[in-house]
Amino acid sequence: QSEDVKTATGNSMYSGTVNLNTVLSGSTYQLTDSARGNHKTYNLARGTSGTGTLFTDADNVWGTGTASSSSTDQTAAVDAAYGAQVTWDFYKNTFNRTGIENNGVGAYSRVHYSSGYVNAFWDDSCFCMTYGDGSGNTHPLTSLDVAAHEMSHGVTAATANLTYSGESGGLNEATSDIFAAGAEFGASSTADPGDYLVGEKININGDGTPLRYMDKPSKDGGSKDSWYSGIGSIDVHYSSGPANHMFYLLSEGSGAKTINGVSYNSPTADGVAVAGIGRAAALQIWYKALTTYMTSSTNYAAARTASLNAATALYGASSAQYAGVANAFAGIGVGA
Ligand code: ASN
Ligand code: ZN
Repeated sequence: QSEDVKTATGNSMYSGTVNLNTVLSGSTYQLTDSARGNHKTYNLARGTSGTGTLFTDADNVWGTGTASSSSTDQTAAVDAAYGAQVTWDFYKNTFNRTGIENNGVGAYSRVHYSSGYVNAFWDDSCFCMTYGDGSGNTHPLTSLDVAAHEMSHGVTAATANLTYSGESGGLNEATSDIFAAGAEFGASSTADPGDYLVGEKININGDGTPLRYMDKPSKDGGSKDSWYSGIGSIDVHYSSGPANHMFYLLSEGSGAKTINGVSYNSPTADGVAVAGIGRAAALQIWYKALTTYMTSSTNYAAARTASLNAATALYGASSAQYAGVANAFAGIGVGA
């Protein structure tokens, strides 16, 4: 770290009060994280193109903790910068991966995209993340699980490069949900405890329900719990369901369970109970499968083989982890 790196106080919307790295330039603090590949956070101020304006501040206390509808509001920037920080640290600490492309280079984030925009997205061509402000411009899509989901699309593009349609598209989406859950558990806080829900903080449905549920994906009304022939023709955010479900089963096992105050109930496709191997091992297996064994055309059957190969490489073919992978895939209707 150079000597002009400062520790900022961020009043985030979704993660409480957080520390961020900023750079002091003259008498102005810039929202640049020089400890994490110089990740920068920019304001599009309701625009839809270009890089926008780097966020700056006079006193290094950022945001209010409640996003206002102002196009210059810092709170969305605090959450976006914090999400990038948490995601960087998750990949570094969990997989020794330094940045999205494992080359130490940070991406950048753009907030206040358009007006009333209810989405967030990763774009490989700019190597950047973009966040809308949500309906009414008062609940930006900047929760840390959404940030980690989007950045993980960059990791997938840099590794297996799973094609974003058909079964590989569902696996691409699930990979982002899986690592989002990993990042959220890694940074678990009172304000945002780790969970197997996706987007539970951003009130995207208007009734406080999450976007997706990994224990039983069908709870969202569109996702599938298990594989079936033809799943490749539904939306990738729904065909992700079986892989999310497999990851939950592999981590936590089937049946009812409460974690950090959230109740889960994860039935298997065949009714056969599955024992979990723990989230840490499940994350290592999925990451190795993604980065070593999957290709752009990997489908569900091939994801099973890739995960078994990863379990063998990491833990051995007679390990409980290997058996766990076989059982969790059987639990979503994917067998030998
Ligand atoms: N937020 C969405 C996602 O990451 C954007 C998209 O549909 N690609 O999946
Ligand atoms: Zn996605």
